[in-house]
Amino acid sequence: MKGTVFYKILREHLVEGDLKPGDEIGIRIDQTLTQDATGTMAYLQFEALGISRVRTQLSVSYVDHNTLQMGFENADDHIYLQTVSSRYGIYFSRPGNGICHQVHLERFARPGATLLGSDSHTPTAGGIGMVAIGAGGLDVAVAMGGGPFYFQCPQVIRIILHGNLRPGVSSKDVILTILSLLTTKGNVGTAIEYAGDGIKTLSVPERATITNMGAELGVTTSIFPSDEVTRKFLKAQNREHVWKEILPDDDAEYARTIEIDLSSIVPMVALPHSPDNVKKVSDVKGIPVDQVAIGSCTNSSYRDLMAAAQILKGKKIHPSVSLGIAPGSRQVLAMIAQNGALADFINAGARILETTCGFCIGAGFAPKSKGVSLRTNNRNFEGRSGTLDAGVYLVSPETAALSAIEGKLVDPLDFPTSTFPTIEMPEQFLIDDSMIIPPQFEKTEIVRGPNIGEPPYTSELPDSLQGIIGLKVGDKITTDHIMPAGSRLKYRSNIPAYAKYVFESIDETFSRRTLENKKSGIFTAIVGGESYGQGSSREHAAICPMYLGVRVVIAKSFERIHSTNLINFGILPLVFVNPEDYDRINQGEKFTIINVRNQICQYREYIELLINEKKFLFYLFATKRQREILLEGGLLNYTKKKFSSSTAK
Ligand code: MIC
Ligand code: SF4
Repeated sequence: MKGTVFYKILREHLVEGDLKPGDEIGIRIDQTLTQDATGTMAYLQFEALGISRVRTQLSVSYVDHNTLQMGFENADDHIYLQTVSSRYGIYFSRPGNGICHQVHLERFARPGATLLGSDSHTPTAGGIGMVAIGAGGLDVAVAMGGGPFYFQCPQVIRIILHGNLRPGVSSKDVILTILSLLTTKGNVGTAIEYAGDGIKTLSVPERATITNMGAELGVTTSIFPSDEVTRKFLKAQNREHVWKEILPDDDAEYARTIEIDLSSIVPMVALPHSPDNVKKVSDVKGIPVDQVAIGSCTNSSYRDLMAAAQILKGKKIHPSVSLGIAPGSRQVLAMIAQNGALADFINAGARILETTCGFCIGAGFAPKSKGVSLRTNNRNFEGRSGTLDAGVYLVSPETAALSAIEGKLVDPLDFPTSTFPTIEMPEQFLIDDSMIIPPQFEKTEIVRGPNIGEPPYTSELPDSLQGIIGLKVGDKITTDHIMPAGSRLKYRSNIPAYAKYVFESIDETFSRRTLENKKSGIFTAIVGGESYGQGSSREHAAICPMYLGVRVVIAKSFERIHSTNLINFGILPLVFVNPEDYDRINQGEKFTIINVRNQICQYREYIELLINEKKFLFYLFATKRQREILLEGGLLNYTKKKFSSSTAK
């Protein structure tokens, strides 16, 4: 993988291990970002580490998920985040300033640097040529404390883009095409690097749409080189001084190369309920649409909103459609307000939503029952929109805007090319950072309202584990299934309250049963299929089960961030040696792991479990460091010990 943009940046940040695909490496993190839904827990954990201020070059705390403020909880979170940021040296992006990934790209992202964010779409910043990785909040807390970030060194796949996109086709169609090729499964341990003459035709925000949805592929991250296009974008953001050129070497080595001709790409759509359920729009057009939503960290840039506004200008939306527009940042909103595009939206009949995640995470704008919602965001998991039986279709801003007018899913290629005037990137963006508050350090008193709980702890791993299989689920269980967002998001800072909703949409009795068992000293194991824990970085999908007494999750395969989160909270992620054993294990059966501590430290090839008195074998894919974390009962215990022994020296 020598000579790739990705490895060049990794090499400069490597603090532990060798750059060999598959090996665990530790890298220095230059920048961190958190958003409010994962941030409160990350900062509570950071506080528990007992460090006086962040040790990164830059850390930013954003508020973009929980802004509905139906009750005191969200506002309690905001003031806690604002004061804790100020106290520990973190910039605070106020509610209303925009979605973390969009604002970070505009104001902070830097080619050649590393960024760790407590959100799975952190790789959005790969569009500017930085190594940007999503992780659980606790990993981000450790990075803020100056600790390295450990992960499996990925192999690099190169995607060469040739030519130009046709009018009416945009970068969302590119990444949906890639999703149809690579799917959401089997891409763990991979990074994608984009190359080719075609990338010169894509602006930084268009590149960021592509790297953003790399998260749906399940790759570690995606990256574009830093070139003239990057320089122009940074110049227009008054940040040209942070630009540096980062190109791959001519003889750079890649694990595999895929070539895509941009001019052959057509409008695409991901049908319910998975981002890789991709079809050509032309194959499914005509579906009547109830709702259209344009925004989210995937498609809410100035370019995307201008593309939609030009289509809607002088038109009216169809009477059966409700159209919501959520600009990605205050910069975007201010610019479209100034140039009249906002008025075009309003005149067309759009509802102007806040500059937040909003509809993307089911925080408002839920569709009607059995409704069809066309959205420009990145995930369409069942129930995520807030309506369990609604169908969410993922499309480009162009397809969304045209369909809002027509009242049905339409194909932009059926319209004259004059429908899609070229959108020039501004020479100068409107810069106003007054909603980003710099830190004040010790002057600030941290405000903790009643919604702010305690960071949760677990005990060390006992010598033997005994309990029951509390739940058996199928393939592709997402973190939205494990820990619902939407109306439950407001409990993120309060683990006992949030834990009541674990697996709510699958089995309402799970939380109560599991907690009762814990009180009687019975641990719980969960059994799952392929890609368990797909989707977000939300560590609550590990913390809340841990709080209820879950100590083991068995699955056919795990997604990267979730399996790390499980280990970080002392839960064993075990993979079937024989996947057919899945059918031989039933909910309600008893399990025992004898000498579990020994089995973990001795690196036995398999971990042995007795289930209903029968022996089953599992892999534990965990490095030496991760095994120590498991023995300590989680990363917080482990890191506290490490930090206190290093300060004692
Ligand atoms: C998401 O898109 O699912 C989220 C909400 O942004 C999550 C983070 C969270 O659950 O707070 C993510 O992508 O990591
Ligand atoms: Fe927010 Fe949606 Fe992006 Fe997650 S995917 S950060 S919820 S806009």
